Amino acid sequence: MQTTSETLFKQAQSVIPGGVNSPVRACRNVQSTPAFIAKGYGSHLFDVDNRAYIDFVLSWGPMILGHADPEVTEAIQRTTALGTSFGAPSPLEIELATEVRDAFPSIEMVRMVNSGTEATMSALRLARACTKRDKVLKFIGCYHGHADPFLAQAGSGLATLSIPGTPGVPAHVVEDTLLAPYNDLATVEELFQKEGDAIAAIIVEPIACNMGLVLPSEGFLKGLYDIAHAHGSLLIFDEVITGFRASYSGAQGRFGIDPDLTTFGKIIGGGLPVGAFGGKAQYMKRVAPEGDVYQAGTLSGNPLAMAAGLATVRKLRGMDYDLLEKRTANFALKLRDILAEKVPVQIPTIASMFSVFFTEDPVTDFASAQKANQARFTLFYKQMRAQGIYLAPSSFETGMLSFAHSDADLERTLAAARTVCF
Ligand code: KE4
Repeated sequence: MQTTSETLFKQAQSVIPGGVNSPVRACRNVQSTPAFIAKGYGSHLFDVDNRAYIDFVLSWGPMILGHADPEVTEAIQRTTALGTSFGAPSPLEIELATEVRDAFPSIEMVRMVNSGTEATMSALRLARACTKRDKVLKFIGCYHGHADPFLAQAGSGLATLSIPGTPGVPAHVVEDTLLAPYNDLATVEELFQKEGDAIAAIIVEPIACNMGLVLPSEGFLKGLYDIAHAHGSLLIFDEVITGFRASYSGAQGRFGIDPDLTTFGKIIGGGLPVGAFGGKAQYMKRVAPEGDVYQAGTLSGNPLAMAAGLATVRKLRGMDYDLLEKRTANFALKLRDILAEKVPVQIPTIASMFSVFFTEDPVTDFASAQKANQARFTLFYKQMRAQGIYLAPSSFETGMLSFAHSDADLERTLAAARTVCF
C-alpha cells in the first residue's frame, strides 16, 4: 500500500526536477522517499498521512523556537492583514536591522535580502569592490549557497549528491575561488603568501555545518582574522546557520571574533524567506544607493518576513541558550554512548547542534567527514525515521534542537536509537 507521500512524490517528479525544490530534500542518498509534510507544531512535524515526527531538521535551521510558534504566527497573521509587500520602505525593516546590529557588535549596518545565497553573493561582491580584488578563499566542504563563486567543492547538497562542481559555472569564475581544508591555517597562509594581494576575502562558516558539524580548532578563526587583515583582505563570517543559534550573537559572539562582514538567513526570517548581510559602515556604505556596489531585490525587507523575523529574534533575546546547549550536549552524549556500543561513531556537538559520523576518528575537515560510513548512516536514518524521528537525510548536514524540544522528545529519540541495528 503506497503512502500518500509516495503518491505525491511520483506526481511531484513529473512537474518539479527531482520532485523537490531543493536537492537535499529528495532523500536520494539515503534511498528514501521524502515525507510530504502537512503541518508542524513545536518540535513535531506531521506528514500527509498524519504520521508524527520529532523534528531535528527544523527547516534546516530557521525554526529554533519550534514550528508555528504562537507569537511568530500572530505577528505574521497581524501583518498579512495589512498587506504583504509594497516595494517601499517600512518601519519593520529598521526594527529588524536594528535588532541584528544590536545583537552583533561587529555590525554597524545591515542590508536585507531574500536568502542566504543572496546574502553571501552580495557580501562577496561588496568585498571585491572594497578591496579592488577578485579572488575569494573558501573552505572545502563549507556551503555558502548556490551562487557561482561558491560552487567549488562545496558542502550540503553538493557533498550529499557527490557533485564536486556544477555544470553551468564558467571555469573562469571558480578560478578566482581558492580552496583550503577547514581548520588548515598552514594552507591558508601558503595561499596568501602566493596570492594574498589578489584575495578580496576569506569566507568561512565559523562553525562548519554543511559537512556535518565540524568545530573550528583552537586559534583557527583568530588565525583567519589575522591572516586576512595582514594582507588587506576582508573576513566574511557566513552565519546563515549559526546566527542567533550558536549564541544570541552567533558564532562571532561566542568566539569573540570581529569579522568585517557577516551573512545571515534562516532564523532572522522566522521561517519566511529572508537573508541579510551586514558589517562595518566603512564597507556597507559602498552598497547602492549610498554607494556604487549594486545589490537589489523586489521582496527584500518585505513586511511579512520582517514581522516573522522580528517576533523570532525578539523572543530569542529572552531565551536560555545555556540551558538549550546543556540539554543538547547531554542528549548528544547519551546518543553517542548508545550508538558506540554498536559501531564506531563520532557525535560532535556545540550550542543546539549535533551531527552523527559513523567513523573511528574525530572529524576535523571534509576529508575526514568523507571517511564516515555512509551505508551505516543510511541504516541509521531509515530506522530512526521509521520510529518517527526526523533527521537530516545526509551526514553532511547538522541536526538541531529547538527551544520546543521536550525531555520526552529526547528520551523517545534515544529509545529509538537503542533499537537500531547495523
Ligand atoms: P539559502 O540560499 O538556502 O537560504 O542559504 C544558503 C546557505 C548559506 N550559508 C550557509 C552556511 C548555509 O547553510 C546555507 C543553506 N543551508 C542549507 C542546509 N545546510 C539549506 C538547505 C537546502 O539547500 O535545501
